[in-house]
Amino acid sequence: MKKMNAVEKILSAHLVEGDPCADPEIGIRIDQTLTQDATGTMAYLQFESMGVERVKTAVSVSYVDHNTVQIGYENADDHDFLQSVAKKYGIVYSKCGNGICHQLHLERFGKPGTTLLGSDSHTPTGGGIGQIAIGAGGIDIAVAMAGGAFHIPSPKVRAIRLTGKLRPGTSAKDVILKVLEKFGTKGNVGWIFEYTGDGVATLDVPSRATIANMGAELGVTTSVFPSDAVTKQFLEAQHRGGDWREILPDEGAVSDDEFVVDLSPVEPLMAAPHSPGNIVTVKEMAGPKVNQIMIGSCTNSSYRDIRTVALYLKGKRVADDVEVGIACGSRQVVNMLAADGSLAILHSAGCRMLENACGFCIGAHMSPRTGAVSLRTNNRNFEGRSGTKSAKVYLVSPETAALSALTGTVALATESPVEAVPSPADFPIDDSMFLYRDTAGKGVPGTEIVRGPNIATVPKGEALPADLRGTVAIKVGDKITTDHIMPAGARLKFRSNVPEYSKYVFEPCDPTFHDRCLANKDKGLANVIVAGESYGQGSSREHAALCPMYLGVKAVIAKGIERIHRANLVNFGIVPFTFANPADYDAINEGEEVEIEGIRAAVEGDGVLTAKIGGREVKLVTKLSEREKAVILAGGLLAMKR
Ligand code: MIC
Ligand code: SF4
Repeated sequence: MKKMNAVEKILSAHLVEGDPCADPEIGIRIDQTLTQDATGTMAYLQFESMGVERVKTAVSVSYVDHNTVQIGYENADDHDFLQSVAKKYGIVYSKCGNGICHQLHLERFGKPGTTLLGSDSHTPTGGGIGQIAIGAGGIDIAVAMAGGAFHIPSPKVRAIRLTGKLRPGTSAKDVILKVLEKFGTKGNVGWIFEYTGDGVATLDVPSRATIANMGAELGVTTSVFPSDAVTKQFLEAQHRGGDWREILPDEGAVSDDEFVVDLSPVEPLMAAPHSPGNIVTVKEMAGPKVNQIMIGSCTNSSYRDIRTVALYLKGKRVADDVEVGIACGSRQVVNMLAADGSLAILHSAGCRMLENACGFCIGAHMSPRTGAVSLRTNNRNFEGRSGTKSAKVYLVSPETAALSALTGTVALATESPVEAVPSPADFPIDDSMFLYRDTAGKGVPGTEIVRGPNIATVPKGEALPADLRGTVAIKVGDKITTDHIMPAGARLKFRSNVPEYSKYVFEPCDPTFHDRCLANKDKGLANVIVAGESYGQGSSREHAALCPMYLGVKAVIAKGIERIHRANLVNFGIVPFTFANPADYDAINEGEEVEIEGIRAAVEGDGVLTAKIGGREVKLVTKLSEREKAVILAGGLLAMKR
């Protein structure tokens, strides 16, 4: 029998299409789905349009955690819509206030050995308990809820072998920053990182989840830990011992690559502005004043994390010139902190206790002041994501954040002033904010869907024409994130209203993009986006493809495109081209004419063609599977399914 690693074990049990050794992509069966409200409204509108009576997954959960500010009617409209959809179609509904999707899913639903697909890029948090958990666009979740397969590039598996044990003052965040230091935020498309080695046993489940969560920043398909005795203890303490099963790599299993991280010498690290891949040591950065410390988000919001912060702050006060905000991951975490006195410690220390929601992480709360230095335990520090373009955001561990809150400067935890927080033997269970558990999978047919004015319809794409004539609507550089393409923060409330949200496409790069695109569209010209390396990093938000489609964008030509965004482009009928010769990028100017003769034939064929941009010949390539070809030719997945 072939010796298998944990990834192969889980994937082979879920394989429904393709051969991972021979085909470029494979289809897998999805056991569980999750959505959050900012991507969920679109996912469910698309699900509705598929005409399916109820979800066909083992469990599907709809979380409300992103749009919780409720200034104006839009967010509340979205919540009501989501609640009624959940009831009708057999989806569990996690009410606003219950917590952040990834932390909640880990606590209450995640199951080792299963597959989870979520309309959020940090869905791989579930890898912390041995799930193959993958982030995708909303329409892919809709298809999975309807019983369809999900497609990923046939993965290459990199074993990240952990040895040794972390020293006091360092934690999981430093480990994933170490991995990011090595592999960066681009060039990892198609890989799955599997954590192995003796060091794994020294990490509790929340620590593993932090590491798996930030695999999203590497751009990998997902990250997976084994399901071992530590996982068993965690699930038993969550009163879910029955969900545990052991998943370990076979002795002697081989992976495509291996990287060893010795945990013992790992020192406190931070990601400097404006990329999670800009890794520096806290030691070299220590000293300067900080203005803001934000703790929590789906990366570091477990009981272990916030209790650690409370122990650091016990009996002390945060520095006068620093504002400190803390967002816990779930009600369970808050209840435990209330019970053991941590909440009182944090309040007394002068921290602002925020809602259990995404809030600050997505620029929807506590934006820092102009030019601020903000230390944060979340996972992304893209320019402007905090809501303040001039702010300098550094990503750090809860330990570094807590010490720095006390000193008001970037502070180095050389040794921990506190004992490590042990993994709780028994978590308090209160599932009362998960609605419709009793009708999960069955639904309540006849439930009326609530549609306030913020719930618009989903626009449909058009079939790909034989030839394309258009304009370079924008030329952008390397590492353009989905936050550049489709900003969140103050604009997040328009997620369920595509015409309105489309007004903000590329707002941080060029606020005239929307008007110029519509003017071109009116003249019958296609809009084309030209980009550098690693286009579409970050979020799973399909709006970064859907809204451009609405504005008449028909093709993206880039040096490289990240996995989730590329899949979203295909799903909305936008052709994802790369340059055969990346140097051709340099000569292209915004506003130049683009002629792509025979685009349809090329998509049907080998995906190689020569376009004319500004009169120059430019060779383009789009490598598509047969499934993807059919989607693009039809004008997107929804156009195909109707
Ligand atoms: C993010 O962290 O950027 C988000 C907001 O959670 C996104 C999802 C979205 O844009 O709604 C993600 O990570 O996929
Ligand atoms: Fe929410 Fe931030 Fe996590 Fe995205 S990364 S799910 S915005 S907490």
